[in-house]
Amino acid sequence: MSDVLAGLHAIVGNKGLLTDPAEMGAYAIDWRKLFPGKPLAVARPSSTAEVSAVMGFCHHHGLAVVPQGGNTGMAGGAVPDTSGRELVLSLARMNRLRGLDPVGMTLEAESGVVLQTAQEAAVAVNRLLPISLAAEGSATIGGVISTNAGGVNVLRYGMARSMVLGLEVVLPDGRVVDGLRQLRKDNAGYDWKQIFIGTEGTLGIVTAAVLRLMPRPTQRLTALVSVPDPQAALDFLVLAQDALGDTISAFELISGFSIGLVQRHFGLSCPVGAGEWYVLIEAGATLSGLREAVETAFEQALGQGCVIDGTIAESGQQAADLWMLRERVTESEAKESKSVKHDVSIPIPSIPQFLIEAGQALDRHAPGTRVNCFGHLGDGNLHYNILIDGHDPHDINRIVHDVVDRFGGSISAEHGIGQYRVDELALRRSESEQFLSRLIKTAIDPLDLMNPGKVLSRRETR
Ligand code: 2HG
Ligand code: ZN
Repeated sequence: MSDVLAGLHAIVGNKGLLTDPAEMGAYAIDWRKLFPGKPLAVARPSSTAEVSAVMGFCHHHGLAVVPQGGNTGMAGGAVPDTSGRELVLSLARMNRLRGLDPVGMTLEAESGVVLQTAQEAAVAVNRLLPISLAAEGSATIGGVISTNAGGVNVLRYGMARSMVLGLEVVLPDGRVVDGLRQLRKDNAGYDWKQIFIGTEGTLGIVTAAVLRLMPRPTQRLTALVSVPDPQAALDFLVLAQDALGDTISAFELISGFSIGLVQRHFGLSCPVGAGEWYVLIEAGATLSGLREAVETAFEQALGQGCVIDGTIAESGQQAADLWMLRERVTESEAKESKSVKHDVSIPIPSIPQFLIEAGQALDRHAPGTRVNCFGHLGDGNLHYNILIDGHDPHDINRIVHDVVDRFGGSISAEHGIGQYRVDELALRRSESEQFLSRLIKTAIDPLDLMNPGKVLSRRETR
């Protein structure tokens, strides 16, 4: 064993260090198998003190560190490069729920707690942790915070950032910063925790968090409707918001193509008449009358022609079945073909026109590609994924992102930059925004040891 590995071993012990390539396999590559890496080793510390000691050691020896949570990301942000010199630091063993307060409505968890475990803990005291995404059975709290994850409830509750009240982080030199306050209001000085949320482990390691909980709605209604086109889906969004207000927690657009993929690969059936587009809507409330309000809105939408057909789930099982049609799209896409993902944000009223122009651009420059489009319409976030078969993925990114730029959109609404979008980000953010980002990076991680090459290119930070 080299001196470096022996030093790490002395900190985390046998259970905390993997060096055998077979054991490191799952940590070396993302789940889509697009970004293979070769770790120096995988450290699995079990406490903040151990994370701190590992980071101090790496800082001293100039070792780069790649933090990893559930490894469910889409942008290759949590895997090492192929040099064999980067240490993967997995937070999986830091999985204690440290506290749950139904009165103050907070939950304190270590980074390795699985999101679903945290959701279930909240439900057990009749509270809601509203961060919800397809990968919630594997994604961890630390990863969700470090990537500022979105998901299906952003419309009502905001992104992961809006749930974070306090953080504990370990800086690149091993220093621990304890900001685990349970406070809803705290304007005392810089709100420094924000710079560790959504920066994908490039500035430090989130080891624990205090999250805000919400009241848990007692009634929940889920409906699937078909709509003639994206403009009709938007008309339905406006109608539903007028009628149901902020009870709407999800408003998901799903193309007929996406539903077809799910039917083909998972054998699921769709209870709503075939449409070009579908909307899955969910609303929740504690006061009575929600069902009547949803039914009225639905009738109105049918009358106006923005909805063609639809069904309202009559039971929890039916609601879960409807959600399956949405949540299985990613896996179906992976089974169907190699794809190039775009996770774009577009100003909401421009979405129908964006879809027209992106389609035209692809027809012109990459004819024959198939579009798998679905996403969080209520947030202006589309997953505009292209099944490529033979086309150059970089060309496709450029074609789609150029259209995104024309509409004043963003090339990553919720999946982040990782290593996948570093070059595209550099092309599309202004000089002054890039200057400011580099300033922050250099101030906190002057040696570029934290997840190098993610979000910002290595060159820019050295
Ligand atoms: C979702 O909304 C996820 O289901 C995954 O963000 C999106 O597969 C994708 O592109
Ligand atoms: Zn999404």
